[in-house]
Amino acid sequence: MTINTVQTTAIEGQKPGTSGLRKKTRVFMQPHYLENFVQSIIDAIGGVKGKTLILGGDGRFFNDRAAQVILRMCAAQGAKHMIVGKDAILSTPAASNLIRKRNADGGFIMSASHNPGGETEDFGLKFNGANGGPATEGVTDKIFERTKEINTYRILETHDADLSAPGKLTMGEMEIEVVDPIADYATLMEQLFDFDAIRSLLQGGFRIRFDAMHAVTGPYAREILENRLGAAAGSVVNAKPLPDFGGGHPDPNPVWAKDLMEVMMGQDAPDFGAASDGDGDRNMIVGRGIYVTPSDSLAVLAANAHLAPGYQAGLSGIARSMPTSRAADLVAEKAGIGCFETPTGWKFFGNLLDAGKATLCGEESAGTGSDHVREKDGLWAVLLWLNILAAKKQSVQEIMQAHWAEYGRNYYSRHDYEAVPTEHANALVERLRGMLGELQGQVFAGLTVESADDFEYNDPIDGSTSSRQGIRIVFADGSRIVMRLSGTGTEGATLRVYLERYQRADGHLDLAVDDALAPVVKAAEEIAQIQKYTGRDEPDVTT
Ligand code: VG1
Ligand code: CO
Repeated sequence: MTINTVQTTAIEGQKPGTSGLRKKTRVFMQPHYLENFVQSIIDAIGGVKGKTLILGGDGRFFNDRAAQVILRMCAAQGAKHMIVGKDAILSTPAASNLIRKRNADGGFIMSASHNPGGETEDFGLKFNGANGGPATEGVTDKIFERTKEINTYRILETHDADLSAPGKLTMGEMEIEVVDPIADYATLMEQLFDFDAIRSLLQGGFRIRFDAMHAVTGPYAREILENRLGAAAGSVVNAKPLPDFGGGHPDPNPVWAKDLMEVMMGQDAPDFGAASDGDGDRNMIVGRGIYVTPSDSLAVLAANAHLAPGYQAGLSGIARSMPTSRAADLVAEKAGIGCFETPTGWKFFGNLLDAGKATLCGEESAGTGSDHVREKDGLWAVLLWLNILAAKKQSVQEIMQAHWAEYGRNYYSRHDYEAVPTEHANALVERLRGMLGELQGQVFAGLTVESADDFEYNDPIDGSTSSRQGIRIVFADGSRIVMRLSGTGTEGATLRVYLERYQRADGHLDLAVDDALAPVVKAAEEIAQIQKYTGRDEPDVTT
C-alpha cells in the first residue's frame, strides 16, 4: 500500500455555508474537489494523526464513493480509528451521538441535508468537533482559508473497505469499525423518553404517520416507532432510503411533504403526523387537521418537556435562532429561565449547550433539539411530542389551543424566493442595510417601525462576534420581519423573508395565518421592494 502525495491547486468557492459545504454533486465529483476539501478540514483541525473519528452520511448519491476517499485520506495521515455507519450511513443526530459516546475527536458527515440528492442534484460534507456539534465559525473560517492555499493532499492507494456489515477491518495502519447506525441512537432515545407510556398510547388506538421522505430516518423510525414502540406496521411511510430520495425534496414542510399534509387534513386522518429531512435532523409536526409551525413546536416542547423522564428536572434555558418566532421566549420568561437568540445554523448552539446555559434549542426551519446531542434531531422531537401527548392525554389541537390561551399566539410564516440572480439578491440586502438608520418611526402598511438592525451575535461563552446575520425590523405592536440570504443553496441566491405577528392571549387566537400576517407581508414589500428585486410576484415556497 502506497501513500500518494498528490499535487493539486486551490479550488475557488469551497466556503462552508450555514451547515458545511454544499455543491452540485457533479461539482463534488470533479477531480480533486472532494480531496481538496477533506485535506483542508484535516489541516484546519491540526491533522488526524492518532485520532478517532466518526464517518457517515445520509446515503445520497456519491455517499458511498466519498466515504472511501475520506477513509483513504484519513488512513494516509495516521488516523488511528474510524467508526463508520454500515454502508457509510448515519443520520446527523446519530453521528453526533456516536462522536460523544465514543469520545471521538470529531466526525465527517456526508450530507446536503434538505437539499435534493442525485447525480444532477446536491451533495455536501461537514465536519463536527469533539462535542458532537458542527464546527464553530472559527474552525470553518480556518477550513476555508486552507482551501485557498492548498497544493497537495495525501491519500492511500488501496482497495475499497467493505462497509456492508458491522465488524472490524483495517486500512493500512488504521482500524475501521463498522457499526449498526441505529442501535446506539435508539438506546439514547429509550433513556430520554417514557417508552412504556408512548407504547400504551400507540396501542390504545392512537394512530401516527411518519413520512421519512425516502431519506435516512426511514430505518431509524421503523425500528423505534414500529418495532420498539408498537406503532402499527406501515405507520412509517417512504421508509426506504434512496440515493435520490425518490426524486423529491427531503425537506419536511407543508410544501415538500404535501402527501402527509393531505392525509393529516383529510377525512379519517391519523392523530399525529411527522416527517424528517434528508439527514434526519429536522422534523415537521402535524396533528389531525392542524399544522404546528416549528416555532410553536419549540415553544410547546419547552413548556412541556418536564413530562419526559430525560427532562423532568426542568430546563436550564432555551435558545432559538434569530428568525425563529418569539413564542419560545414567552415560555422562558414565564418559567424564569434563560433565553438566547443566535444566528441561523446549529453551530451557534454548541457553546450554550456545552456550558449548560440552554437545554432546548430550535429553529423555524423545523430543527429542534436538546443537550442530548449537539445537532438538531428529527426523531427526538417526534418522540418528545409523543411523550407529551401520552402524558397529557390531549390531542395536538387541544395542546396548541391551550398553549395559545396561556401565552398568546405568534402567527408566523416564511417566504422563500429561490434561485434569484445573486447580484439582485445582494442589491436588495445592501439597499436595506443602507436604510436601517432611517427606518425607526416610519409607518408601513399601518405598522410603525420600532427598531431595525442587521443582527450581530456576541457569543456569551467564547466572546466571538458574528455580524451581518440578518436584517431585523421590529414594529411597535411586536410584529417582526427578518430578511436574510440562505447559506445552503447551490443555485443563485435564496431570499428568506420571515414574518411574525403576535396576538396576546386575550386577542384573536384563531385567525387564518395569511390574514393575520397580511399587514406584515405588505410592510415587507413596501420596505424591501421584493417584487422589483426578485422579479417574482409571489414566493416560490411558503412555509
Ligand atoms: C437552512 C435553515 C437553517 C438550518 C440550515 C441547515 O439554512 O434556514 O435554519 O440550520 O438550513 O439545516 P439557510 O442558510 O439556507 O437558511 V439542514 O437540516 O439543511 O442541515
Ligand atoms: Co438536515
